[in-house]
Amino acid sequence: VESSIPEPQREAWKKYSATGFKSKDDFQKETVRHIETTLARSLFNCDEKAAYSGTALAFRDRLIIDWNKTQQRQTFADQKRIYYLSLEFLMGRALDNAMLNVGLKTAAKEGLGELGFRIEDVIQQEHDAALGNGGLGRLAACFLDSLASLNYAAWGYGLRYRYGIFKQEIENGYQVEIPDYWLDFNPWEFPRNDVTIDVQFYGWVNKYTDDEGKQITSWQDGEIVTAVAYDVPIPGYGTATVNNLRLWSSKASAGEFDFAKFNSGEYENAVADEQRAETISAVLYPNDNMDRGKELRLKQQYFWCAASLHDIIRRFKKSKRPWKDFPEQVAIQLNDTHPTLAIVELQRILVDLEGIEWNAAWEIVTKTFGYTNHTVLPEALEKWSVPLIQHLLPRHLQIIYDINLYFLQQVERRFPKDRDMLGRVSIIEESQPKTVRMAYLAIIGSHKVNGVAELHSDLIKTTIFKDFVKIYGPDKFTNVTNGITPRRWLHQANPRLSELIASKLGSYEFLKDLTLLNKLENFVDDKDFKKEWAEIKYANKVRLAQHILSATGISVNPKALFDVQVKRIHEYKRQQLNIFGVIHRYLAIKNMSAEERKKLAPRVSIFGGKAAPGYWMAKTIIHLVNKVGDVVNNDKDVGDLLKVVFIPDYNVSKAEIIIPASDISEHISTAGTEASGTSNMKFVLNGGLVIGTLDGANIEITREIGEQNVFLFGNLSEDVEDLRHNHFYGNHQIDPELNKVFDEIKKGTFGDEGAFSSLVSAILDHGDYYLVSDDFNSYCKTQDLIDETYKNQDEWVSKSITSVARMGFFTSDRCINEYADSIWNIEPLQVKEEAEVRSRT
Ligand code: GFP
Ligand code: GFP
Repeated sequence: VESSIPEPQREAWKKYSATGFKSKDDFQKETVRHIETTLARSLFNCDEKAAYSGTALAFRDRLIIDWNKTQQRQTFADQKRIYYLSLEFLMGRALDNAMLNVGLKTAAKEGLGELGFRIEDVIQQEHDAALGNGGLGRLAACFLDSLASLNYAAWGYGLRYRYGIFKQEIENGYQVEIPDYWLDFNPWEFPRNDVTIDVQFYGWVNKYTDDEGKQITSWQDGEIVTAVAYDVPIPGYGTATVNNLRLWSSKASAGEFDFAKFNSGEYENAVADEQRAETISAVLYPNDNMDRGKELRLKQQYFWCAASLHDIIRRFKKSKRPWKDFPEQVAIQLNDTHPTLAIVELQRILVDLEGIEWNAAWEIVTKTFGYTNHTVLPEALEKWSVPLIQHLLPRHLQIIYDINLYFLQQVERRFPKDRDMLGRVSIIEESQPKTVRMAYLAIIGSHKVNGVAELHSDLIKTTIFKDFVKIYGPDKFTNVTNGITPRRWLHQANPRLSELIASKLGSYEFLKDLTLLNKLENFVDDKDFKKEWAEIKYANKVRLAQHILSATGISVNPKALFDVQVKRIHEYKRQQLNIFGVIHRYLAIKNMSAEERKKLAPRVSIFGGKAAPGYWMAKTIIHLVNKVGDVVNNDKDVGDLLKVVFIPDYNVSKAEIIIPASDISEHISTAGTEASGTSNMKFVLNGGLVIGTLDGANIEITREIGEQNVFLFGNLSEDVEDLRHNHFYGNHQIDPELNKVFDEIKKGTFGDEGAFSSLVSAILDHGDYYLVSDDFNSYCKTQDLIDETYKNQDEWVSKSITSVARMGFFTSDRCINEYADSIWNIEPLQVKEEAEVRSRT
C-alpha cells in the first residue's frame, strides 16, 4: 500500500503522531484543552453540556487513533470484509460505551470529579442517536458492537438522517410527535468531504451498438444527487479494533446547482432544487410493519444502496484482483428487504459498466449477498409499484425483469406440471398496478436466507417462502437466533449487577464470553449473595421510580412489583391485552375485601413505546393506557395496590434505566407473529422474570433457563389458523371477564367510550385477528400466578439468579460467530495490540 508521505519525511511525521490519552491526567489535559479551544469555553462558563462535549471529544480522539490503525491493518491484511447494510442503526448514546470499550471509564470518572463534575450527569447530557424504530435497528447496533469486539473486519452502511425517530410527548393522554433534530452537536461523526458518490435517478435507457459492434446499454440523463460519507467509529470491547459505520448524507450534486436559473433571477428555484436533494436523507420513516410504498422511501433505499456499493467496489478494486474474487473479498448482509436494490445495482454495474457476461455476473452477485428476514406479517413485506420503479430507476426495472425471466425459466424446467407455481413465485405480482416483491428478489439474489429465531425460521419455510424451499432445497434457508450485547445491556445499564457478578466469577471475562455466567448457579443458595442481588434490583427500581416521577409526575412505590411492557406499540405485540388485563385487575381490586387486599402484592404497570404517526389503532392503545392511569392512579380506594404509568419517549437511554428495574416484563405477542424479540433477552439478563407467549425467542429462552422460570400462557402458533377460522364462522364465545372489561370501557369509566370503540370492536365485531379474547383468560390466570410467586421473595430471587446464569446463549457475539461461519465464511483478524492491556471497569 502506498503512503502519501515520502520515506525521508516519515520520521518527523511519526515523532508527532497522535497517541491519545492513557491516564487520568492526560484525560484531564485533553478534556480541558477541548473545552477551552475547540469549544471556546472556560472555567467560568463550563456547564455540564460543555463538560460532556469536552469529554466526548477527548474520547473521540482516542477512538479515531485506533480507528485509523484498524482500517490500515484491515487494508494490509487484504482479507474478506463483511458489509452490513441496514436502513436503521439504533445506537443510543456513545460516550459511556466508548469509555467502557476503551477501558478508561475510571480515569474519566476520577478526572471529571477533580474538574468538578459527576460522570453520571455528564453522560446524561448526550442526545440519543435514534436512527431506528425498534428491534431491527437496535439489533444492527448490537451486531456492530460484537463485530468490533470479535475483531471482524466489518463496515456498517446506513443513512445519516437529519431527523431520527420522532420524540414522543403525551398531551391529554394522546401521543404527539415532535421532530428529533439531533445533529446540532455530534462529536461521534467525521464528515468525509473527500468521500462523495454521485447517484443517478430518473432518465432513460439507451441501447445501441458501438463502433466495434458491441452491444451497449447505458442509463442516461435524469438527476444526480451526491452522497457524502460520515464515519462513526465503532469501538470493540477490550480490543484495539475500531470498526466503521459509514452513514450517507445527501446533497445537491456540485454540477447540479442550476446557475442558469440562478443567473436568470430564479434564485429561489435554484435553492429549492438544492433542498430537494437534501430531503433524501432528511427523515427516518417511522415504520409500523406496514409497507406504505412512499416514493421518497424508495429514493432513500436506492441512494443508500448505490453509494454503499460504489464505495465497496472502489475498495475492492484497490486490491487489483479479478472480479471473480469479489465474493471472496466481500460479503454483504441485507438487514431486511430494504437494501434489496443493492442486488440489482451490483448486477447492473457488472453487466453494463464492467462488461461482464450476464451469468458470470449473476454468480458473483448471488455469492455475495445474504438476506435476513425479520417478519412474517404479510402487510410488512415490501412491494414497490412497477410504474414507480420504471420512472425512478428505468434500467433497474429492466434488470429485475431479466432476473425474473431467467429465474422463472429455471422453475418451469424443474416443475413443468405446476403451472400455478410460476405466478406464485414470480418477482412481479400481477396486481393493479403491478408490483415488485422485494423479499422474493432478495431470496433469489442471495446465497443464504435466515430468520431470527428458531420458530420464525421454521415459519418462513412453511408459510411465506415455502415455494422457494421446494425450488432451492432447505439448505439455502437457515436460522440465526438474535442476541444482544452484554456490554451495553448488562455492564453499562446495570453496573452494580455486573460488578456483583464479576466479584463472584473472579473477573469481567463474562462480558466477552457470556456462557461463563453459568458459574453463578453455584451461588443460588448463597444468602449474602442473594441479599445483594435483591438490593441491586431494589436500587434499580428506586432509580426508575425517580425517572417516572420526573417524567410523569406519578409517584410509585419501589417496593411494588414492577410489571413492564416497553416496545413499539403494535396490535400484534398486544399492549391492548396488557391494558385490558390491568382494567380486569382494577375491577377485581374494587371488589376485594380488606383482607384480600392485604394479601395482594402491590403492582406498578409500566408501559412505553412509540406508535407510528399514521397507525390509529396503536395511538388509541396509548390513549387508553393513559386514561386508565388517570382513573386508577387517582382512586384513593386503590392506593398503592395498582398504579399505571406510561413513560413517554421510550428510547435506548430510557431502556437502560427501565430494563434493570423490572420484576416482570411482558412479551405477549400472538403466537407466530413476533419474529424474535430482543428485549425479552435484555430483561432476563438483568434478573427480571418474564410473562410470555410461545413465540419468537421466548421459546428458546424457555429452553435455556427452564420452564419453571418463565410464566408462559396462551395459544400455540399451530392453533392460530383454526382459532381465526372459529372467529370468522362465529364459533367463538368472548370470555365473560373480558366482556366486563369492555362494559367498563363502554360505561365511560375511562372517559368518552367512543374514543376506544375501535379497540373493542376489533375484538367483538372484526374477527379478533390477534386473538386477544382467546388468550385473555390464560393471561389473567398467569398474572395471578405471578402474584403468588412474588410473595415468596426467596424463591423469586433464586429464579432470577438461575435465569441470568443460563442466558449465555443470547449474546450477540454468539450470533455474529454463527453468521461468520455459516453465511459470510469469514475469520476474525487477529490484533496484536490486544496485548497492550486495557484495564476494564
Ligand atoms: C479506509 C479509510 C481511510 C484509511 C484507509 C486505510 O479507506 O481513512 O486511510 O482505509 O487503508 F476510510 P477506504 O478503504 O475506504 O479506501
Ligand atoms: C423486528 C422483529 C422482531 C425482531 C427484530 C430483530 O423488530 O421480532 O426481534 O426485528 O430481528 F419484529 P421490530 O423493530 O419490529 O420490533
